[in-house]
Amino acid sequence: MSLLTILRYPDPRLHKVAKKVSVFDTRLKRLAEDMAETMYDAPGVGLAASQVDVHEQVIVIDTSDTRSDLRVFVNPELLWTSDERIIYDEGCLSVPGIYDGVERPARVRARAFDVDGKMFEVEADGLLAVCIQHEMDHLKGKVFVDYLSPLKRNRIKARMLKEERELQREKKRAS
Ligand code: K2U
Ligand code: ZN
Repeated sequence: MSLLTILRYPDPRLHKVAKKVSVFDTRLKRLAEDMAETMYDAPGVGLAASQVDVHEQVIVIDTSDTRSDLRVFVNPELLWTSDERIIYDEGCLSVPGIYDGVERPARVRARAFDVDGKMFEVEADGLLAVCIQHEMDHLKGKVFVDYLSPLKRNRIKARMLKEERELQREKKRAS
């Protein structure tokens, strides 16, 4: 298994729309394994393939306290969302250090395929519901900062670009 590089906002590749998976093969299984390893290492509770510059509809999620309940969603779709809404202080591995409130449906019913191509459905609330919606946004090329005000988003963009320049300077110094 390998650790994958997570794209950092405002990388334009984060806004690409992911394509449906059509072949359920060992390559897909390896991608899901590498995404899971990358998510656990970050650490995070979810990761979308878009974030590792693979523009296919694959998501990994583990919101368990024991970090032992990995869920892989291939070609996920939302079947139902509740009228009840929840505001959650979201973060994102592609926007490190930034957290802000995002309002979403509190409960969802999702349908997806596992890595073997077997369809399943899940009804979720709480962190799992938020995470499913957050990751599915990534597959549509949407990052959680897109829900914030233009002022906040521009400030976050400027901060991320400054940090990226500092990261590149550090890499140059170290090489
Ligand atoms: O997409 C990602 O970068 C993964 C997010 C998933 C997430 C976003 C918002 C709300 C819940 C989950 C990362 O896991 S962000 C880090 C984190 C960890 C635990 C709880 C919330 C956020
Ligand atoms: Zn994210």
